[in-house]
Order: sequence, then structure tokens, then C-alpha cells
Amino acid sequence: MRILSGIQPSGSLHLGNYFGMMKRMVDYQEHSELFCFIVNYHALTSVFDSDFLRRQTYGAVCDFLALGLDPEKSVFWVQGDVPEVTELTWLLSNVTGMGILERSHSYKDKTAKGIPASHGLFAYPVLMAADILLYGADKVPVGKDQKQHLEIARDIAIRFNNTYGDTFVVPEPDIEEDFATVPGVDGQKMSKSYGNAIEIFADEKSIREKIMRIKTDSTPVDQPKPLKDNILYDLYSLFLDERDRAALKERFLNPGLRYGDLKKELVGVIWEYFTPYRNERQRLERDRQYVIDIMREGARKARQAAAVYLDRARHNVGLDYWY
Ligand code: AQP
Repeated sequence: MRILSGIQPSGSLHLGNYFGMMKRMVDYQEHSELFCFIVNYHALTSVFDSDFLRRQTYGAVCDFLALGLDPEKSVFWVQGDVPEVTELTWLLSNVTGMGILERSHSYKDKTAKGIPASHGLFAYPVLMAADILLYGADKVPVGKDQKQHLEIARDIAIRFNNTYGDTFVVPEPDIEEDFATVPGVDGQKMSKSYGNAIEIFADEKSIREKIMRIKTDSTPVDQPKPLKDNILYDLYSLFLDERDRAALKERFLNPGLRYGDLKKELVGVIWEYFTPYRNERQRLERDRQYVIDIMREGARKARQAAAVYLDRARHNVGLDYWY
């Protein structure tokens, strides 16, 4: 089973990215063939500062390695190091209907939030389909926000196969209900670009400030607290196993819970959880040559895997005129 997913270095990575995708990828590498990459071509749709992009890309690589991604067990690379994906994007573009792109929620949400309505942003799902099809992925672990993009990738694969003959694996989305949409501190989807994210490797002070800002309901202390749409409950639950989650639920459903106390507790939980990873990340941040060597080797392996599908696609559309 080939598992593949990528993450944009469009800002610092946060709890939504971690629980929605990164942690699950690290878990998968133990028993699957894992392909994992940092999608810097995608980030170009919203990042126009080249130094910022370089820094965030290197940072995202360090984040993933520190969080346990093992380059010996997986193929781990930076998207822009295998530019073949842009060629496949072009081949796929010609079987992609305009209507399907026009219905993309992500395009509408991003332009509504002020990101320029460029052709790149509009065609983002085609590049994402190329990312997936180029490596023959069977399964793509993502958060719920990416469900529609996965449906577009499936649609493009099916259309291509119908037009040119069997070429690509049709991928399946893999969404974990418990972590489908991690809320930000304002209750919207946690997102790098919404200013509502708790960053995985933020310092303790800024984690505390963000958690303290969470708006809570005004239920008196001596009454049970609502669980539905309760940001504090949802965020705290991410860090708990089934038994501890049941215990947290009990605390909400019984009188006496003070939101202020729970917020302080949650800051501690987040900080402790990432402490071992934080130390490793600091080491990687300094060891640039080691990190760059890993990424070079990752790109080499990715390029080898990509050649299989790209050559097949070039042949099936008829680009190899010398045949
Ligand atoms: N809040 C979330 N809950 C669950 N999963 C999430 N993901 C992102 N936010 C949440 C998942 O993380 C993976 C990588 O996402 P991405 O960075 O490539 O793009 P995104 O979904 O657009 O993430 P952001 O933070 O919202 O980035 P910006 O603000 O740049 O658009 C994906 O699998 C995603 O589902």
C-alpha cells in the first residue's frame, strides 16, 4: 500500500497540520510505503516573499524530521526538487473540466480572504492531482478540508484513464474523523493564514497567550459545561487517549469545572507533548548540511518513482513521436 501526502510551507505548522496529517504520516511509515513531501510549488499561490518561502520550507523539513519522519523508512522530499510534477500538471490540465475547478471551496475561501485570484490558485487542485498521480499513491491521509481536492484528483485520474487508457492509480482519501477539522482559537478551522493557529513549535508564552484568548461560554462553575463546539474540549481531546478523553468528558459534564484552570492545564499539556521533538528540532535547525543531504537523497528517490508514471503518461498521450 503506497501512502502519500504533502504539506505547504506557507507558514509555521500548527496543531491542525499535526493531528490532521503529520502525526498520521509518521505512524504510517511503520507498516506502509510512505511518500511525504513539502509542497513549496503550492505555497507559491499565497507566498510572494522568497526569503520567507526558503525559511519556511527549511523549517517544515526540520519540523517533519523532528516529529519522527524517518528518511530511511520513507521517501521524503521537497516538491520543487522534482520539477517533473509541473509537466504532469500540464498533461492533466487538458482532461480537467473548468466546472470542477470553479466549484472548489478552497479557491473561493482563499480569494474571499484576500489571496489574489491567480491562475495558480485556481489550478491548485490540478497540481495536487499531479502530486498524487505521479507517485501512484493508493491512499492520501488528509484533513477534511482537503476532501474536495481529493475528489478532484480522483476525477482527473478517471478521466485521464478513460481518454488515454489505463495510466494512473485512482487514489482514496483517508480522513480520520477524530481529527478531521481541528478548530483554531477562534472556532474556525485552524489555518496558517487565519491568525488562529497554535504552532507546534511556538514558545510557551505565545501558546499561553493564544489559549487564554479562547472565548468560552458563560455557564456558571456549578453547572455542567456544553461539549458541542467547545474549542477547549476539542483541543484538549487531541492529546488524550480514549480513557483520558472519557475522564475529560466527565469533568465537563459534572459541576465545578473552571475554564480558566483548564486553559492553564492545556498550555502545560501542549508544551510537554512537544518538548522532546522541540529539542530535536533545534539540533536539526543548526545542522544544515545533514538536513540538505537528506533532502537531496529524498529527491533522488522521488524522481526515480516519478519516472515510471511520467513516462507512461507521456507515451499514452503521444509525446514520444519517435516511437
Ligand atoms: N485545522 C485542520 N484540521 C485538520 N487537518 C488540517 N490540515 C490543515 N489544517 C487542518 C491538514 O494538514 C495538511 C496540510 O495542509 P496544508 O498546509 O497543505 O494546507 P491547508 O489545509 O490549506 O492548511 P492551512 O494551515 O489552512 O494552510 P493555509 O492557511 O496556507 O491554506 C492537509 O492534509 C490538511 O488537510
